[in-house]
Amino acid sequence: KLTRIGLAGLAVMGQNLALNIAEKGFPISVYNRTTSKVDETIERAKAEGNLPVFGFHDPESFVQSIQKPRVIIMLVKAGAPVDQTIKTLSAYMEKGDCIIDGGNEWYENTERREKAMTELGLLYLGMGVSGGEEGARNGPSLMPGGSFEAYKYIEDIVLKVAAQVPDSGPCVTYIGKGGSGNFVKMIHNGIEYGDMQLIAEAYDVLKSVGKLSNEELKNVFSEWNRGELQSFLIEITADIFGIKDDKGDGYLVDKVLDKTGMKGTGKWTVQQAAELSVAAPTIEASLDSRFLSGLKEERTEAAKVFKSGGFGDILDDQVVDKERLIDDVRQALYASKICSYAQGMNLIRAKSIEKGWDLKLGELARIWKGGCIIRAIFLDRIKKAYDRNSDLANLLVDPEFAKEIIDRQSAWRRVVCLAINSGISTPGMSASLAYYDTYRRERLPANLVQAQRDYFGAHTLISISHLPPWYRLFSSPGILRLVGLDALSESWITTINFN
Ligand code: NBP
Repeated sequence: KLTRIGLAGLAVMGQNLALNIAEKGFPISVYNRTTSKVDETIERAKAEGNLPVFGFHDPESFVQSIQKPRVIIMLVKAGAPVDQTIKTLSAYMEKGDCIIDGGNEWYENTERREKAMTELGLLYLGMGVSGGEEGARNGPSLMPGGSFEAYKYIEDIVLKVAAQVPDSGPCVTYIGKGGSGNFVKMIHNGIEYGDMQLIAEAYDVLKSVGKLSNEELKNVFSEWNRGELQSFLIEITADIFGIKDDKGDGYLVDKVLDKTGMKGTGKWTVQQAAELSVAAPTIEASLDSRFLSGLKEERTEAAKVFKSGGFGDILDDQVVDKERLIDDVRQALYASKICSYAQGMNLIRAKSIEKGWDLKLGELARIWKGGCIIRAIFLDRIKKAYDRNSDLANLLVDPEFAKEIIDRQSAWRRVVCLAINSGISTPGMSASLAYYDTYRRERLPANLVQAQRDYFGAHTLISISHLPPWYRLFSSPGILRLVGLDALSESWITTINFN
């Protein structure tokens, strides 16, 4: 008897997703380059309730065990392993069959492969899978993009396999064409970097300035998880503060080396922000913080240099009211988070316009509500903001978010000032605040930067879309400088771009 679907690549993600699919009632064939993982998966399938998982040690019998049109999900390491796996499997596949890459792949690789597959008559999807091991096993957030026909063929499966959220449904939707599924997953990871950094800064201010103990931190984060900050990351953070070290001599969190690893999707997000000319300072600050955290040895040396210069780690002369500080930090964290999501959403929208993907931002917020690492009650508000206005220029100007930010900005400013005065860096919160303070101002000092550019530059082209038509007559290179200088004195002309 043939199976409904196949899955190749049985490391952490593949093994768990295969068991999840089988548990939802879809018989599944599995394959892995190293065959011991196939046997391991079959053992697990037996142990977890005789799930309908069928293992194969060679790619040909694996492919042939699946009903036509065949659909195979790959969960192998991104990059060359994906190309190699496609080569191995496609040799036995037929026209109309479909391959789905469930890895964290660079979206352009997916577009290249989709094109190549189309030439062979095969369909292709790039499907972001979020939620780690636990999500894969019990219900991830799924972001499939590429062939719509292929999506329709697996829709019944993904609707059941994805995380189910009461009121908002399964955490999956057809994202859009091409590499949009991978792109959206990548930005999701960038947003995740922002969330984790902001939480770490809240912890730093409370611990280093407020002198909260791990026990107090656990209580504060547990309390926060009952309000507007309710989310998976706040919940696990509360748990982390309660975990004692194995040896029983303190807390685990204090023993963990302050050096953050990364796999690359955050860096891609920041590179894309630059490519798209979209400001994403909070996400960038999170990435920079990971880079700086990696310089542990250098930081240890630098700490000695600055201590000997009369500075301690922390300037200890701050008098703080603990209760007020806790409440201020909660508000600062929430307001900073709004800015971080605004940046992520704007990145997605900019790419969607560039590629003609027609992505639905509110729908993305909906499918992130369950299964994935950034799942949070807050995503409901984002969905509602885009439901109110799908063309919203920036989440910050949605009336509800605008009000929330205004209500919190005093607390937010107090926290950032306190951190700066204490010598504690809060790069994410500070970047968010600067983003807000820049975005909300009608007039910026950019006029001076532009004047400087005009002064020293041989700028020969002027974009005059906002100028009266007669100005256009003067847009020959010789007269441009005059127009530029004239423009400097005209405060209503703010969009002059020299190349
Ligand atoms: P890994 O990213 O660690 O990849 C291991 C798998 O890739 C194994 O099945 C391995 O086969 C296979 N593989 C490699 Br490596 N080179 C291969 C090749 N040349 N040909 C065929 N197979 C090859 O697995 P993972 O952590 O389960 O992640 C899978 C994907 O999901 C990745 O893209 C990852 O970024 C993404 N993802 C992971 C997580 C997570 O929490 N881990 C979360 C979300 C997304 P072998 O057994 O024969 O070596």
